[in-house]
Amino acid sequence: MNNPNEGPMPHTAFRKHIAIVGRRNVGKSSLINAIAGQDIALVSDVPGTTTDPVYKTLEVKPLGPVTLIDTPGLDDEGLLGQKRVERSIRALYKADAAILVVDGKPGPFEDFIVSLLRNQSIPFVIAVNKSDVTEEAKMLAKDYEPFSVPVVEVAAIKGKNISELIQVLSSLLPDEEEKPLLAHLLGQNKTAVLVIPVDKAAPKGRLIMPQVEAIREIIDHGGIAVVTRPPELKETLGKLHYNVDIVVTDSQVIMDVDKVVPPQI
Ligand SMILES: Nc1nc2c(ncn2[C@@H]2O[C@H](COP(=O)(O)OP(=O)(O)OP(=O)(O)O)[C@@H](O)[C@H]2O)c(=O)[nH]1
Ligand SMILES: [Mg+2]
Repeated sequence: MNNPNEGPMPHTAFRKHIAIVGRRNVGKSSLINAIAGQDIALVSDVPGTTTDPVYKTLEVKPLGPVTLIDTPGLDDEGLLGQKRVERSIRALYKADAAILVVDGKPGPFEDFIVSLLRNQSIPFVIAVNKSDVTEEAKMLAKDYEPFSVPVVEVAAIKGKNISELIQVLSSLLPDEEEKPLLAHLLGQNKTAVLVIPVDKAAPKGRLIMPQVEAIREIIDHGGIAVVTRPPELKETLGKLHYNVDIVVTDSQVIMDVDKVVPPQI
């Protein structure tokens, strides 16, 4: 799938993931094929055709290399259906953005999917599909306005408005430039020690978001994140034989930490 003119695909962690979600039979797989410009997902008029999330990595201009995730309908029923729904929800954890595909009026399932996306802060666009046959596609688009996200009328099988949809997606995807915080400070050891004060101010049983994001960023860049509290910092550095590129901590303990960290780090 690599295009020799564009270099190798970035590592999976750096590729943008776009999940296509919605009820069964709304045209999610058809839309994947329309975006990809090729038949990569199975389409049929039988609801429940897609039974497992399908990941497909490809170049979509102007987005660049992306992984499209086709998902089973989130309104699937029965015991097996429930398992499929769970897999679709899990696939959402990987998504940087999503397309909610609809072909009818909003109902409880759309509310459910929107709340899933909102809870995970996943930006999304609503694609009102089958606008080639649905006379009231324009009316439907109005019905989705209260969700306060972009709405695009498309017809996956006709390729209608697909480039508009991709344009909207590109405006939703997080700007990678803003992301790296620590990664560029990782040197040849690719090792960072995070010193986290665990005191009364720390949330019970949890790390706070910036701490979690710092760990995630380090491991996404193939680095090693070592996490410790200020009292154990000296011992930690001793055990690592000072093969550490950076020590990161909170402003409240920076002075204590500075006393322990050797000058070469
Ligand atoms: N008229 C029309 N039919 C469409 C369009 N897009 C998809 N369909 C039809 O809708 C049916 C379902 O399409 P799929 O792409 O399999 O839908 P899906 O959402 O992936 O369905 P599941 O995998 O079962 O959840 C098929 O018969 C498609 O041909 C469209 O733009 N216009
Ligand atoms: Mg499908």
